[in-house]
Amino acid sequence: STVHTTPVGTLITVAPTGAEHAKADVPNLPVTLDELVRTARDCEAVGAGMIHVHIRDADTRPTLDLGLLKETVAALRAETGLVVQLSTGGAVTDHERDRLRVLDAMPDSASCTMGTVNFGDDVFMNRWEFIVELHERMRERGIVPEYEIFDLGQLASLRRLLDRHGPPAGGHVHVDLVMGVPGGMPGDTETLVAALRLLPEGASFSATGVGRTAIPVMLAALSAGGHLRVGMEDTLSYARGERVKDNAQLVARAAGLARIAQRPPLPAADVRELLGVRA
Ligand code: KMH
Ligand code: ZN
Repeated sequence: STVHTTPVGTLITVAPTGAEHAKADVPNLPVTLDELVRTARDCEAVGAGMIHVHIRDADTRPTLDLGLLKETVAALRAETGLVVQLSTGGAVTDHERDRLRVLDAMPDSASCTMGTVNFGDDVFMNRWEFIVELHERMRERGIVPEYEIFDLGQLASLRRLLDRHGPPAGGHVHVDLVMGVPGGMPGDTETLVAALRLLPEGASFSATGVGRTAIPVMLAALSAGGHLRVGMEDTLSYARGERVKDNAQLVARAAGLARIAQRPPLPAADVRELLGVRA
């Protein structure tokens, strides 16, 4: 049976932007490179160790433009110590070739979603062969994957991937449970506990709850020895009737809860060690 040891600290990942919210509806969403870098610095100052990045074009629309992605990776490396994770999920409308090309920006880490899932009224497509290609290309380049899990069957797919294609770059398996997406697994304690049973041996995990599942998922993850992802990609409401002020507000709350749990936020150097990201 799988033994999960409780880590001494908490990795807090900030996912500041995402591909779903429109700047017109959410004016405080960071969409320019300047806004993103400022957000990253503010979040690092209050406890973030990694940033999960989606970028926008000059019209504030989601883009996978390689030049902009490279510029973004360089700026985040220059201005912060955060582990830089690029999304290969993109937006539900993005094509596989564009999502694979994200890896050419050579981030420290990249997301790799472990299956197709209904995503609100849309479908987030992740064919098996595409997943294998992401996994292999990341290994060739030494980019550490974060396996994104939207539903429990995707953990079985992860075990199948590792059995058939071997361990990822860095040798360590890290999983992020994205809970509460309409069409995916619910964001509650019972489901999180069920997910733990299916984690590959030795894997670490973080969890994030979309929308109003943010707080229950955060508390469940902390109590189960997991790490945290927070940010405006997933949550725009801070409390009932109160909008999120900025990403740092969400990171600060997560950091406070992690300290109460006696597992304070891990600084970026420790996050690199945990995930097997090259220094
Ligand atoms: N925007 C979603 C369709 C990821 O970043 O890898 C997918 C997503 C997952 O956000
Ligand atoms: Zn994302």
